[in-house]
Amino acid sequence: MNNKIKKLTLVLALVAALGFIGCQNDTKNEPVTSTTKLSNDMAMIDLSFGVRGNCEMCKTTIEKAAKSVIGVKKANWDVDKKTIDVTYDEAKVNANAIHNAIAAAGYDTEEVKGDEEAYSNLPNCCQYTRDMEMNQSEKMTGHKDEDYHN
Ligand SMILES: [Cu+2]
Repeated sequence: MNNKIKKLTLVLALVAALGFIGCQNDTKNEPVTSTTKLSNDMAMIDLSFGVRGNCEMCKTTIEKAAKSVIGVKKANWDVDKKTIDVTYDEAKVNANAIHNAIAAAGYDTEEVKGDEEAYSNLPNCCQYTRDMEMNQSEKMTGHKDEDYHN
């Protein structure tokens, strides 16, 4: 007796669930939008590379240069590591263009040397040493990233 009721309830619940799902499918045409968003995200590349620089002012200049490139969504230069993290749309731009834009602003990247004239026009405090080590992440992570920041 009890079992029968349980089964009936189960069947009813199943029917209700199916009806609910069917209803959702009818009303929601939105999955199309989220699929598009997903494929947009998939075209996004995260890249890190070394860029020489000294201070917060350098940071502003470097990031501004990187972001001025069409297709670059994010740019974050780490003053301690001498590394920039960029996120860009590979359909619109390649890494070379980002290196070139930063170099044109006077900053050395690990692949393109900074433009001499732009470098000499930088404020004195920003004229970094040209043999400064880049990509200091590996050495610094032990102390800086893990221990200081949470
Ligand atoms: Cu600076």
